[in-house]
Amino acid sequence: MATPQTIAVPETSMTKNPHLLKWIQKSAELCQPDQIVWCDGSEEEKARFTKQALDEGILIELNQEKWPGCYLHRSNPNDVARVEHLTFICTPTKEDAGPTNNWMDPDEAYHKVGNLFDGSMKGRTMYVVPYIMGPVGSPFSKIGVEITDSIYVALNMRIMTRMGKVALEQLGDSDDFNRGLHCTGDIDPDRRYICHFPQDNTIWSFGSGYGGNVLLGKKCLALRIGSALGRDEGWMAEHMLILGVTNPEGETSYVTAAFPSACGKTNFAMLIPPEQYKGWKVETVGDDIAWMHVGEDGRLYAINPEAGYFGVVPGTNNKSNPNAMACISRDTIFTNVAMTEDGEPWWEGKDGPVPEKLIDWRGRPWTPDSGEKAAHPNSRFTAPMSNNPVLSPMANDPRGVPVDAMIFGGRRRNTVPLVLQSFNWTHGVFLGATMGSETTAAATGKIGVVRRDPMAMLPFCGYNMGDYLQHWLDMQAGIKRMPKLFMVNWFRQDDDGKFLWPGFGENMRVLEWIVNRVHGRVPTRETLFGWVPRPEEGQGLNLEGLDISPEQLAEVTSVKPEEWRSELKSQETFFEQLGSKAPRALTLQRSLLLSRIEN
Ligand code: OXD
Ligand code: MN
Repeated sequence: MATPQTIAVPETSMTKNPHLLKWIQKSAELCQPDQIVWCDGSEEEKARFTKQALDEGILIELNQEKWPGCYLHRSNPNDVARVEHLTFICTPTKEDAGPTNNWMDPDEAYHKVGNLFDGSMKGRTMYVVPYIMGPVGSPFSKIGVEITDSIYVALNMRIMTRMGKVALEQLGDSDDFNRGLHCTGDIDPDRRYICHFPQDNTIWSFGSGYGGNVLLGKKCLALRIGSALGRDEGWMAEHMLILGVTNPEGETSYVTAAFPSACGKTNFAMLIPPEQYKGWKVETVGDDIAWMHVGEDGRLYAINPEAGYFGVVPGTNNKSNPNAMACISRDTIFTNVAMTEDGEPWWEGKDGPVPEKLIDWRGRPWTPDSGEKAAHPNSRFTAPMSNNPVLSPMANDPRGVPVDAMIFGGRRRNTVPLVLQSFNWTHGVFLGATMGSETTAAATGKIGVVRRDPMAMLPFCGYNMGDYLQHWLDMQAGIKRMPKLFMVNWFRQDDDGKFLWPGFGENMRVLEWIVNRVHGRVPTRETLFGWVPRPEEGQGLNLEGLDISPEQLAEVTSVKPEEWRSELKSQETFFEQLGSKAPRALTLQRSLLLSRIEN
């Protein structure tokens, strides 16, 4: 590396934290920016950054009359999704990272990626972005500081986290903060690395500008580093939405749900109950991540570490998710959507007719005959959660919400019924651990193949997957009132490939069944693999006003031993992959279930 040139870190009245100042100094000497800017999170700063991003062409102003405070960003076409093959867990041993993660020796990673960071911000500005993951003042929140050369990152972090002065105040003089270093570099996929160092509470991200790789509070801190912290400190960092569902009697139950990327998680978190559900309310605590701790009363409590939503845009419309439409109607950064001649954002699946002419996500003229999507399938919105008309009043509560039920959901054409309740915690952990889903566009790679995605954490678990599953099992000992565990599948199809369940708002019926099961209020049918709703009218699932035939309902709630036999058989590879770390309680579950079909 070149001899570091001393760089003066500008004074700030916001902090004198010696650990932070020292690390900023060190990072500046490595990256050699022209200037360093502390982010304070103020409105004035937002206006200034926005103007600068517009002047530099990093943001494009959308129609301010119709979309106030909304802007468009176009990323490099080679940089439009998370890059799992370039994401590394850099633990002292390969076994600590486990067989489902890419591993790099920490010294090697610091050296290799350090060489890329060396002088990488010459001629650029280094933004120092302090942020809180979790409600202000919560004992469960964590502080991170992201150093970045991207004003787009600074503007997004302001939406996604509690950012600026407030974070430095909460940090005080403590050394306990996540150190995140990001440089956009030259967006060359051959010089792109997303490295996590759990033992140092550090993240290094180089060569990308895409949210999932560079908004370091989200997948990197809240999940990968968070899961490792959770193991060490006795809590759980999960890829789960959190919602509150209130019945007409005013009883609120809290549910968390894990879905792999792009499986309708945001829609479920903001669900609008159908007409028949007068007096019911679903409110969002979080749409993507849950941090869960055992409270003093022995219940499990969840906080949403984020303050905004980074959601998939295509398919969002006033039918699929009117609340998301309200969220993104103002103060939103759109990434990689198309634009109309009138400066409105546009995407496949938006309400209304397809425009005759558009500028596509790459900035090229587009017509319906272009033969390509106008918006990128993984185009995103970054919107503040305060825009959400159904934001739970508990979303900012430092104590979090008590969890009554947890759901695991995948995208499966067959095998998995609409909803299935586990027999107990271990069985539920087994169902979550062996969850499979057909892949989507949220990550690069092949689309539509089933991959095992334990707890929807495959790309996000920051340590050995076997140890992670054992941690799930171990949590039981400390919880006095166990949340009930469920599996759902909105995507089951008939033999002709037609979806059997209408999904969207109608998923309320499943949610009601889940809540009723939690409170022991509805009968059920026991199958070899768990409890499912009885398909007969009046036997638990509310079918009033639902356009579904008895045959369809029977099919969508069916559990077919022959399908489960292949499912259980195909899980063998997964457990083999975990080797000696595969928790015995889970491999025994599998053998037990298999033996019940085979005998
Ligand atoms: C996300 C994802 O962006 O899971 O939330 O990929
Ligand atoms: Mn996610």
